Amino acid sequence: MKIAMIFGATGQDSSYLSEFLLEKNYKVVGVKRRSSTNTLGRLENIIEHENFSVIEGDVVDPSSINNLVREYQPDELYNTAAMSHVHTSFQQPLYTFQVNAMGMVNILEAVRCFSPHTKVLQCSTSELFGSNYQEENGIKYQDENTPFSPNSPYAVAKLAAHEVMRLYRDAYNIFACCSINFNHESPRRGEEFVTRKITQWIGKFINNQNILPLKLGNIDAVRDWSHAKDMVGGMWMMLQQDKPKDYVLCSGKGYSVREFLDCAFSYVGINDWSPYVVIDPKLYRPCEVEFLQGCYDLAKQELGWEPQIGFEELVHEMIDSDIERLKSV
Ligand code: G4F
Repeated sequence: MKIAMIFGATGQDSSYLSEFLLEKNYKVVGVKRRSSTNTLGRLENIIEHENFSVIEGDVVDPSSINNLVREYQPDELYNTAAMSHVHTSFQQPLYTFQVNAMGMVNILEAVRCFSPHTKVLQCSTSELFGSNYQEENGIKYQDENTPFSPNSPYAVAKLAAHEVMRLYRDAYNIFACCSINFNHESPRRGEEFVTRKITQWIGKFINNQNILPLKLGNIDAVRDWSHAKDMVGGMWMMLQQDKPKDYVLCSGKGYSVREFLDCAFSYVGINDWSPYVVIDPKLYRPCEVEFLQGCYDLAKQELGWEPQIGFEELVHEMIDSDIERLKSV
């Protein structure tokens, strides 16, 4: 039985990835930060699974990472641990660097010293591209050849991790791949991200719980939103290749936050959302990434990966889930 170790065990991506790997008959070891509150909510489907366990460890504490990697000698290691909120990274740049950049070095050092056969997957991000894009026949996109130009402390730290993965691949022959993930959402998405903020607001509104308007920042930003379930399959596929390589994972379609609002509100019968939404300048970022729309041709050609769940289906699933969940609150 193969062993997969996942850092960031309690997050959205890790929960879907764990389910995916258990289906494939892996033994899955999730690593989570210590917390005095219960953070296992997203793992409720699998927490009792005989091949699943959650242990404590922190990517910013090298001794804990070294011990875990030495003890388990995982076949595959997935790093989903991150300070993942771009806006917060402007307020907490040092912490963001510790987790998103140093955390990766700590993991790679543990692998290099104690388990060099382990294949490593880092969740990189489309935020690395910043304002850069390519253009072909009037279509703008980012892919593996688009130069990076990060626009936030979050993205700069993620770029350091991305580069250190390449370095350990070249210098030490570690099987190290980065999946360059565009935005990916689901009913398990954190409530502070814009998609879930919107669907949760609608869930409350439909259940007659809402009194405050929905406060948003830049609603003209364009994002390429996929379902998190689709992304984790691509991440696994990268580690099944003969050679390590980085791939873009995305839907290939960009929508503005405004279009997300259109889709979400019209699903519950509201064609004009403007009376419910207030633009709050405090939610603007000091530096914004205005346009992200990926191209997943390389992943399709070389991994056989394609996203299965479309934008509307994703939005509807998130709204249905929030309406249902908030019924009982
Ligand atoms: O949902 P967001 O916070 O996601 P963002 O910044 O695109 O980052 C997410 O995707 C990245 C991959 O591309 C990941 F690396 C990262 O960890 C994270 O998962 O914001 C999306 C867009 C932004 O342009 C933001 O300015 O929505 C805009 N926005 C407008 N109003 C808002 C809000 N974002 C948030 N979080 N909250 C608002 O009220």
